[in-house]
Amino acid sequence: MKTQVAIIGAGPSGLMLSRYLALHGIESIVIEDRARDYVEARIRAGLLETQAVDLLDEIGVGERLHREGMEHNGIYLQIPGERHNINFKELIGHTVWVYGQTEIQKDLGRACDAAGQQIFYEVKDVELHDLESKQPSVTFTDKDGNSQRIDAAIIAGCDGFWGPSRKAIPDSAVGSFERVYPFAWLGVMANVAPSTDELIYARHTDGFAMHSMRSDKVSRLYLQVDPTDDIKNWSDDRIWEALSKRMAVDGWELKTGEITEKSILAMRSFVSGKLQHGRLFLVGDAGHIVPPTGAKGLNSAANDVRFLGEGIVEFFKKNSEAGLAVYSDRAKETIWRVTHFSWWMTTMLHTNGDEFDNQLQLSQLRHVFKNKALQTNLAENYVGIR
Ligand code: RFL
Ligand code: PHB
Repeated sequence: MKTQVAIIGAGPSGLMLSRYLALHGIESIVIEDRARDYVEARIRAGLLETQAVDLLDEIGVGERLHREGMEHNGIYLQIPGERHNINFKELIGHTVWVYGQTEIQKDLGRACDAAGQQIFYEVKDVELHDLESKQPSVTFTDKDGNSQRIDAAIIAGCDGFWGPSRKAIPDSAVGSFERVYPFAWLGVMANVAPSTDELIYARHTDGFAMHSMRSDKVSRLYLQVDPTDDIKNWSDDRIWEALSKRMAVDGWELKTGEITEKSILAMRSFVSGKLQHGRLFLVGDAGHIVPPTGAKGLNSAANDVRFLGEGIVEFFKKNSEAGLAVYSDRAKETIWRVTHFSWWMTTMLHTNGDEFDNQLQLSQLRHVFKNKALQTNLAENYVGIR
């Protein structure tokens, strides 16, 4: 097969990029190692910043988001007994949207179907070749066991943190940065109406807790747990008790309901030394990841898609490599801002048992509650205006 851009991975990065390119008349083929149902049911992000919403609108998949998603003016930050609203709309005139990644994935999938986008699901043995030449290629085995090969001018590595693209870069670890945090999140999906109108980020001596949502009937909740903890140690009752205790404030009650999914997720920050090698470009989690406390992973993937998309359009339409040449530096500027913000939110809100750190966190949070400049800083980073 021959195409203009070969895209590895049909997660949000891969499908957003394929739609962005199609909008500009550029052809791509997507390959994905999982089944479509699995990709569309994978529970992950829920919070979209302004620029991600703008991109989804631009590529024609924003309609259901605006109809079924929830626009929030801000978030709540809390320490025991005190809950404070940080109103982004008032502070900086921007809002965020709550809309599940599962739904974005379905909307993108439908848009790809409508456009006749070629996507191979359930592929195996993906290998990247001749990345330093002008005619790189990708080989794989399709789901019927046939060997396949795609020749393309550009390869977009949209295959997440564990995919083969980053590993195909020689010395990919050189210049890379990584921080593994001594915390994990126990994430819960529950059939219960949210007990809050906006997301709650709560710091408690027992650990962080968070209340998000997916609809007026479904809540998404998180608890800080030890990374070595086992989900089997967490009965539904224990989860609800811990959430209620960590998020308690006078006059407020956490509604409980049927838990439909629960799992423990490790937390790390990672920035790849290289986002480009010859004609291969890394996009989204393939090139960088953050802990979810700042709600940034999917949003910075959207940012990469725009930057790389612009570079690819310039390459094919104007025969210029200028946009591609600056992709890595342009994307990294945002990636490091996002990395810092996610690290800041994570270290401010998660407890590590150290009394000195506890006092610093409380002082920092109390400062945010009182200080408009700090609130504005948080708001600008959270909504992602740059
Ligand atoms: P993905 O979603 O990992 O997709 C990569 C795709 O590549 C496929 N793949 C391969 N395909 C072909 N061949 C191979 N050999 C392959 N190996 C892998 C995979 O199957 C997959 O389909 O990366 P992408 O597209 O860059 O998207 C990134 C986002 O998924 C991620 O950053 C966010 O989910 C992070 N995140 C959040 N981000 C936000 O912006 N806001 C949030 O509120 C938010 N909450 C979260 C999150 C991530 C979480 N978890 C589970 C890590 C909450 C959680 C709990
Ligand atoms: C979510 O809804 O899953 C979510 C929202 C905000 C975060 C992390 C996760 O910071």
